[in-house]
Amino acid sequence: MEALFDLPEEYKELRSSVRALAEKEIAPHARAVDEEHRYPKEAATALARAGLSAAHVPTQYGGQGADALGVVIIIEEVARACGSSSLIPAVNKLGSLPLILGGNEEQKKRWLTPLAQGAGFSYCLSESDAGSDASALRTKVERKGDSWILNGSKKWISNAGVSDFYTVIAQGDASLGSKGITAFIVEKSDPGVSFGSPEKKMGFRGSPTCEVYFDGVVLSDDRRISTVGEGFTLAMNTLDHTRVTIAAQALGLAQGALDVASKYSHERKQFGKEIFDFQAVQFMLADMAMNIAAARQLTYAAAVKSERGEKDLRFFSAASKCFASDMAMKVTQDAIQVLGGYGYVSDYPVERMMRDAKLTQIYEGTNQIQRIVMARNLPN
Ligand code: COS
Repeated sequence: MEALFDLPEEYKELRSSVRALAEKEIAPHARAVDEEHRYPKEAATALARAGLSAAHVPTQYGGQGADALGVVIIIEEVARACGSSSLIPAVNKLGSLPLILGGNEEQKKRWLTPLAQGAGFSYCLSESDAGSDASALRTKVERKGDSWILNGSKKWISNAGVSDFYTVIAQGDASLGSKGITAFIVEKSDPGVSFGSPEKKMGFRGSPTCEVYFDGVVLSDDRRISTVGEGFTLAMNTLDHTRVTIAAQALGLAQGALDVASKYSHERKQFGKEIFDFQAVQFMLADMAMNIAAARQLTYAAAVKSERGEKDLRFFSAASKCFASDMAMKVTQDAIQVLGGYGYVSDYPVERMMRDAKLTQIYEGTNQIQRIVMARNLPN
């Protein structure tokens, strides 16, 4: 019987080519990247060479023009091998989507072209006192003649210091609240930009997360990518699309953990037989596979809604991110349980996958925020 929601051939081919690349060029370094807290340069090189580090960039700027479902499949397959490496395509999409949604042609040409060639693009919204309450941000931008002056700092910025370009969401008039906020592109080399030391994280240790400081950074008006006062809407609209990529990442981590646990259950013998022969283990593996399949359907549906710009995207992107990340947390924990003592040590990748999965419940909006977004946008 044909699967009802079978993927078109081009996506199946994309999956198998990314899986082959991830298994050959990314997975062998995943453990070292985690243990040494180092940027996955092998993955960065391999992904850039294959046009996968920012495959979402439209073809007219030299990108692959991958649609939202294609990007989801790329991120899922890279995350199955290495969570930190999957942040390369995910962060590049997050950082550059405000430009794609809000920028003019000249701006797109200027920053998307190098992105397609391997440059990095980060997204700067969160601050030390503005996480879930994103519109409380205090990084300040002031108009001065034809230019803008940026002062303040951003916190928990993925791939900070590595990325060449940064979308920065800044407040121009605090009395207007979210209506005073505007979005800009800042370059790493701009005078007045500096970075804090990488955070010491539980997971995703290969991806640097740093504070970014702006000290009197002078930006010409061609760095502004939103209408003045519409930066918050642009930032939120961006997240509606990119939360689906976090769902994809969670999906990949969970699939990677299930694959390890399933294989192990046939290799490990106790009481004279494979542990797979015990129903207790079968039930765990079956539940893991069932929940992954459900998360995959929701994530792919959300990706298609993102691509088509459907009006229930806001609900579905929050739902996919929330469901897939909660699922990944449970699945990776259960994978450790199947492996027992071996699962708890770093000889196998499942403990790393569990540490990585935890962040997917937190970033791009905590799962509590996702539930707020869902409740405010219940389908009717
Ligand atoms: N798309 C477009 N516009 C949006 C939007 C979206 N998804 N969500 C909100 N807006 C607009 C609203 O329409 C409103 O504009 P109007 O006043 O013209 O109606 C404005 O933005 C303010 O919206 P709201 O009052 O709903 O904002 P809140 O302060 O209540 O915050 C939440 C809304 C909590 C949903 C938002 O702050 C959020 O998503 N927080 C989490 C941020 C996050 O994900 N951080 C992770 C860091 S990025 S890695």
